[in-house]
Amino acid sequence: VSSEKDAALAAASTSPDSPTIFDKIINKEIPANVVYEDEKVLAFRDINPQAPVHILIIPKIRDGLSRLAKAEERHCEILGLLLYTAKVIAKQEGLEDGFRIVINDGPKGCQSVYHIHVHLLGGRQMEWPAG
Ligand code: IU
Repeated sequence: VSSEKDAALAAASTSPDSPTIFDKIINKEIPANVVYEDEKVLAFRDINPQAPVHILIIPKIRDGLSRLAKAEERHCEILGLLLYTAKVIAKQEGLEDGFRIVINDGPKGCQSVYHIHVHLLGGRQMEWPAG
């Protein structure tokens, strides 16, 4: 029974329409190390950094964009803004020699939080191909 319960809980936490931990960060219900904020976008340091600089850039309003695979034409503006903001923050963080942008999508893309986010990674030599 407990494994069924665990599976149900796991499914609920990754359901595309349920609120995520990022809503709590946006609403300041839980603290985050915010590096950039405007009316549409919030950026904060990843709690489990994979590089000396690891920042997540997210839309304040999810608007159905739980993952990139859900993108529709109306999302083009916010998608562009997320990438542009990543570039602004990269400059702010002194990443003149380069950086990496990642969007994980779905189970095979290793997505764990279903509120679209752009990872900005930098401050070390990246490798290719990504794992
Ligand atoms: P992913 O692309 O969905 O796997 O990325 C989610 C990221 O959110 C991951 O790198 C986590 O370390 C990060 N994160 C966070 O910064 N703060 C949190 O409270 C939680 C996850 I939960």
